[in-house]
Amino acid sequence: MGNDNYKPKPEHKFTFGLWTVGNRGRDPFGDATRPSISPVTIVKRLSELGAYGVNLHDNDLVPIDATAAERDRIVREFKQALDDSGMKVPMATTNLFYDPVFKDGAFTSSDPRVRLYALQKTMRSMDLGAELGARIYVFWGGREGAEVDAAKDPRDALKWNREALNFLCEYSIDQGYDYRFALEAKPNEPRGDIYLPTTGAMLGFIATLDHADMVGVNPEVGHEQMSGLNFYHVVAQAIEAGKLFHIDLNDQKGPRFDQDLRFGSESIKNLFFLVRLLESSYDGPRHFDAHSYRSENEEGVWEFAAGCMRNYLILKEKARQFDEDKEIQALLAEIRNGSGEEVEPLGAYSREKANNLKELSLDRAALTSKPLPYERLDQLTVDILFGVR
Ligand code: GLT
Ligand code: MN
Ligand code: MN
Repeated sequence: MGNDNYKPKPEHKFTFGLWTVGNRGRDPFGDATRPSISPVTIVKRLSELGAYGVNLHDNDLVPIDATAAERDRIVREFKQALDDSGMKVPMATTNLFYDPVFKDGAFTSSDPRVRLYALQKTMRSMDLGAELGARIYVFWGGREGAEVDAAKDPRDALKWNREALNFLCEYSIDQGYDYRFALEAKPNEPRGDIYLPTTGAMLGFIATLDHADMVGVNPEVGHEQMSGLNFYHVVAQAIEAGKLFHIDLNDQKGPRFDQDLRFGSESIKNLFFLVRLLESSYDGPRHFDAHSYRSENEEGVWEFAAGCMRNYLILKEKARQFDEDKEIQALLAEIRNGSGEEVEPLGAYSREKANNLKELSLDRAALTSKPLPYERLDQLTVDILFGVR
């Protein structure tokens, strides 16, 4: 515990959703196991632990049936808590899944008036987020899905979803909010199937939007793992596309229901590569979308929050060790060196280049015989992660 490198500080940009540490342990089979914690207390305790900020849905802070006066009082007190602690709200989002009105979706509900209600609720929530200083706006379409494919054509759902996002991009521009939208995928749960089930599907959809430049992704570790995908690869593609606008960090035991476990508690090697990638190529908030085990009380919740940040910083330290390890760097150089002969970068197509390439002498057997010391490299990585190197 004594290593100062593992001490979270605001400069690390660690954030938590109000709904994460505020999670009361409810699941589909059982009721809450711990009392609720007020947003003001959450802000105070997280700041003491070294976090940078909190993120919220509209109704994490303001109850859905609050009067205008109640809303103003709640927001005033919350802003005071933020000011007192120096905590930020970098991201906001809308709860478009809890209220029964969204039983068949929000932006993709078959009922056009529910779709209008979802837009109205989102605009109001964007107003709230902007008031709190948020510049990232997340869309997680938890109810945007189906069980009965006879009921809805997925192409209609996509069109309605696109229409809504186009409208909301214009709203953000019109109000001068300067939001960047981040779309979050999940394959299923609570719906049998959720539309746009992976971050890759989101990236394809984003390209069809009117303001594609304003819209990126918010991948979540567990959501991609539910589909059996390699989260490191998912995030790498988003970064390479210039679309990693936000990230939801947590952990998961394989492709099952969404577990939202403490970051770094399960998928250690995959998350090591993730942290190494984020540290070199992403400067946005490191947001934990996870919650404590249902068996914990409030003290356990703060243990959980501290553990998420600590594990990130441990993996960051391991990444530094990996990058500074001479043997590892020598192996990487050897692996990338190919046959050792100088090769020109491929570059743009030309007919001459194509003709030359067709004539180039490439010895298949010699290429095959080149050793690739991946066993050694991977074992050195594991040695680092196990702390024996
Ligand atoms: C909900 C969901 C998360 C989303 C949140 C944003 S809410 O808890 O499970 O993955 O990121 O709407
Ligand atoms: Mn999430
Ligand atoms: Mn989740």
